[in-house]
Amino acid sequence: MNILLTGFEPFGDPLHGPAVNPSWEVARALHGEALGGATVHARRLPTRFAGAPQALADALAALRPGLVIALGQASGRSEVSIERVAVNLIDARIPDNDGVRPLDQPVRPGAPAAYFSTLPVKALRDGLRAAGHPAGLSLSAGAFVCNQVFFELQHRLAGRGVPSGFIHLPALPEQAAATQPCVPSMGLAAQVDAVRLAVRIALSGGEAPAGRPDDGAPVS
Ligand code: PCA
Repeated sequence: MNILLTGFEPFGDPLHGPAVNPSWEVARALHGEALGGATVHARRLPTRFAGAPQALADALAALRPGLVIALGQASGRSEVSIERVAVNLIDARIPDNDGVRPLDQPVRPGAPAAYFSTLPVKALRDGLRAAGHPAGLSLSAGAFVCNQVFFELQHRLAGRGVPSGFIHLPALPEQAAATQPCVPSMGLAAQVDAVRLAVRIALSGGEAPAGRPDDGAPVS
């Protein structure tokens, strides 16, 4: 079985400092690993609204994966952030790598308003925490290219029985050191360990016992 792990190219967030994106660094570090009898395939997606959906579609068509985890960077977040929901909305906070900043547009006209992750999100959170990683659930992947890819992923795989979802990662320490004020960070080795564990948990398919409620920030 193939596992697809996607990461993004660096993009121009003023909170980023050096031009690196931990999501791609993590994905490529795991490329080729055999986990639970399956093989990890890393693919780098462009941080461009016009290019990311096709790159994702090409990877899905070529690999026909049995599990997909898309990764992205969310500077300012202090933990491995397991996204629960993709929304059918593009409302770019900053320009993408084409310099394009679309506002108030659907990802896919006529598609549902939202899709949930089909990863075992609470099992991921609890398993990562049990291993000592900072981890939490998130109710918004934003309205930039990460959410676009998450939405496209869930739309394309809807009803296929292939678990898929999105995880946002904190800044790397070298990025955080270059920001003012300094954003939280997590080292690359720890990020790689956390995502490897997330893949293993997702492969085992388990939901957290009794589905403990989320203890994240309330929605205002
Ligand atoms: N993060 C951006 C897009 C690419 C990335 O790594 C986001 O959160 O939308």
